[in-house]
Amino acid sequence: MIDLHLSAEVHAARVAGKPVVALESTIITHGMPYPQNVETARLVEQDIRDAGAVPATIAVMDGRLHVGLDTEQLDALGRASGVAKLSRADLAACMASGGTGATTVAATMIAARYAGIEVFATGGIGGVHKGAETSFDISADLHELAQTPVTVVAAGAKAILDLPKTLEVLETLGVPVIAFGQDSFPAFWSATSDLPAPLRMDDAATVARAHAMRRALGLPGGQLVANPIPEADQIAAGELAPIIERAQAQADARGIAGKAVTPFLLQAIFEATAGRSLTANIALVRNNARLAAAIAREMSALGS
Ligand code: PSU
Ligand code: MN
Repeated sequence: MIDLHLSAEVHAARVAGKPVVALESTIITHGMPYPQNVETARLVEQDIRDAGAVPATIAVMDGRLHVGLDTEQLDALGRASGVAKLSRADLAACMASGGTGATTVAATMIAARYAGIEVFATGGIGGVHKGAETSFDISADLHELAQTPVTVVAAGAKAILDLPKTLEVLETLGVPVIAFGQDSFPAFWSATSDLPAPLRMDDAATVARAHAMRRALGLPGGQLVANPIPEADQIAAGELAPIIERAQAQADARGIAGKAVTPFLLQAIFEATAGRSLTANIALVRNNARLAAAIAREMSALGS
């Protein structure tokens, strides 16, 4: 019933038992402008290959669930405007109606699990938005992490979110939040925040073992590996705070709500930083891809 299509590269990797890393596509359609979105997607895929794993970018095209996109498909997705943003609620509906859409962290986790992929690299996960006490805007990504057994490597959560509330919800949901190589929870464009991360690990092998241990215990859900942006690429939190505040005020004033909030804020911050937010975003996604590949290799070594 499910029209699943693996790219030739992903198919060969599965047959040979090689490590595979899933990648989302909303970051391509809604997270970055063209052509940097496609250029970044290609660089990230190559980073994963260079690190000894195989990339599997996930998207729905004409109702078919693609795990691994070829060059033309990636380019078409990156150029298209008005592509649907598919989260948990939208994925099946889009596939059933023959639609085309880009997958968020939540939907990418669902597709990765279905295809037997256990690790996934992205930029930042969705979380609890500022003002959630009135808007109730909490990303489905958090609930997905609680129920789908995929380890997600992200640079923490975007500083456009309410980070303390995001960590609280993840704790309530029983999601392991693991800072990689440091004690504090990274804040996307900034390597550190004043929030301590609940867990810390310093090598990919331990992350892979913890993933396997959850499965052995029969626990549903995945892990969030919060990998700090390399220091040379970061934008100081103090510099970003007023920019984020202005972007949020603009979003409120224009009545931006629901799925449109994250893309609107990212675009406003991109303009206010003269593109530096995008340069940092590219650097952190590539950094996450390399770590995810290392974790995938360790998972393969464990025989998972
Ligand atoms: N990170 C980015 N750009 C993005 C996103 C993350 O740098 O566009 C996307 C991811 O796909 C994430 C989604 O899953 O935003 C969260 O959206 P929402 O808050 O509507 O659940
Ligand atoms: Mn939302």
